[in-house]
Amino acid sequence: LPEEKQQEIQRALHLFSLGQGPPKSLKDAHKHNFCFWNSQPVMKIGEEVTSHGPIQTEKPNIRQTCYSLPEGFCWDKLDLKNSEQLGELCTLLNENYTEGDDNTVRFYYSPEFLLWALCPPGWHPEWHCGVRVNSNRKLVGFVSAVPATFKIYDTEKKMVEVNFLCVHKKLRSKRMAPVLIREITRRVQQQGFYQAIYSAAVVLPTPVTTCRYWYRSLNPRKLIEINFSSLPRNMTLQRALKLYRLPEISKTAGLRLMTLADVPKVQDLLRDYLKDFYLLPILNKEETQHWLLPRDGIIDTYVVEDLGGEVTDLVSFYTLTSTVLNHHTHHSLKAAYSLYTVTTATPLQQLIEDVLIIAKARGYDVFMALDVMRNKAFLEPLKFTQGDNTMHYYLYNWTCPTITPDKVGTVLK
Ligand code: MYA
Repeated sequence: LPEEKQQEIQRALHLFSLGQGPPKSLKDAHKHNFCFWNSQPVMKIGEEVTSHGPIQTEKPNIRQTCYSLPEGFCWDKLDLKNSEQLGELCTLLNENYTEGDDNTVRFYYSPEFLLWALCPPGWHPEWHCGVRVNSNRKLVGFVSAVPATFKIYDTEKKMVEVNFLCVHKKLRSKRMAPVLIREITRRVQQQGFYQAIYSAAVVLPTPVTTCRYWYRSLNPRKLIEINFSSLPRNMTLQRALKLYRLPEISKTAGLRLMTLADVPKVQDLLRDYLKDFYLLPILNKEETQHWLLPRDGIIDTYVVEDLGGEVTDLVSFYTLTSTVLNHHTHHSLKAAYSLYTVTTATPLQQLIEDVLIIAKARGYDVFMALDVMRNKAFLEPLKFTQGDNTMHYYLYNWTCPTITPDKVGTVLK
C-alpha cells in the first residue's frame, strides 16, 4: 500500500483503539496501539523474555514539579485521616470504579476498607494522589501507591503496589489516566522506589501472569436472582440449592480467629509456605499484622491451634460488598475473597470447606478465589465455578519470564 494509505489506516486504527479502551484479551492486544504504554519501561507485548532485572538500568531524572493537568484541574494529595476527604474518595470510587460488564453489581468500598488498603505500614500521604476541579473542588481523579516488598524469582525488591486508578465517568477517554500514572511514578521515584506491581482486568503491556477468578455460591438463590450466576442447563433451582448446600458445623478442631499474639507464628507460616512461589510478598511483623489481623467486615484470618497450643494452619479472606443495581429486593452482595491459606496439619480441602461454612453462617453470598498458589487443588472439588473475570498482574520497570498462576504467591487487593 502507498505510504499515505498506510498512515491513514494506522490513524484510523489508533482512533478506533482510543474509542474502545484497552483490549480485553492478549490476542487483541497484539493489534492495539499503546501510545502511552509503549513509552513506559514495561515488557513489550509478544516479547520473549528470558532475562531478569530492571528495564531502566540508569536512575531516572526526576522532575521536581508535578505533571501538567488540563486547564481547570489541579492536584491534591488526599488526607485519608480526615473523614470528609476519605468520604470524598469513597464517593468517587463507589460512583465511578469497576462495574460488572452487565451492569448488575458495582463494588462498594467502605471508608474502613480504604483505610486498610491505603494506609499499611510506611504509607505516604503524597501517594494518595487526587485530581480536583479547580472551580468547585470536586474530586474527579485518583491513583494510589503503597510500599511493599516482593520477591520476583530470586530477587527481593522494595517497590510499590499501585491501585484505585480512577477517572470520573464524565472525563473518560481524555488521556487523564496517563497523567495520573506519570505523576504517581514521579512521586514514588522521589522516595527512591523504581519498581511497581499492579493488576487490572484489561490487557496492557505486558502481564507477568494472568489468573482467573472462581466463585463458590453460598447463597445460590440470591446469586441467581440478581443475575450474578445462572442456573446451569438442565438444573432446577431446587437442585442448585441442594448442590451448594454445606454442612452446618465446621470439622477442624481448634479453628479460631487469629489474635495479635499469633502474628509471629502467622508470619513464619506464611514465609515458609510462600518460599516456593515465583512472585510473593515479604511481610515483616507490622505488615503481617496490618494485612492479616482480623478487622470486622474487612479482613478475616482463622488459625488452627492444636492441642499443644501450636498454630499449624491459617486461612484468610477479605470482604468486599457490592451494590446490586436495578433490583427491587436485593440491594447488596457480600463477597469473601480468598487471600492466603497455609496448611501444615489440616487437609487443605477440609480447611477451605470449613471457611465456606463460617462465611455462609456470617451472611456472605459468595466466596471468590483466584487460581493462584495451591488453590486449584480445592476449586473443583469444593464446587467453585470458573468466572468470566480474568486478572492480569503487571510489573513496572522489571522484566522476567511470565509466571503461571500456580507459581504466583500473592493476591493483589
Ligand atoms: S486497575 C483499576 C483501574 N480502574 C478502573 O477500572 C476504574 C474505572 N475506569 C476508569 O476510571 C478509567 O477507565 C481509567 C482509564 C482510569 C482506568 N491501568 O485517560 P484515558 C490506559 C493502566 O484516556 P480512561 C488499577 O487501579 C489505556 O491503555 N492503564 O482512559 C491499577 C491508554 O493507554 P494507551 C490503563 O478510560 C492501575 C490510556 O490509559 C488502564 O479515561 C495501575 C487511556 O487513558 C488501567 N486499568 O481512564 C496503573 N485502563 O494509549 C499503572 C486504561 O497506552 C501503574 N489504561 O493504550 C504503573 C506503575 C506506576 C508507579 C511506578 C513507580 C516506579
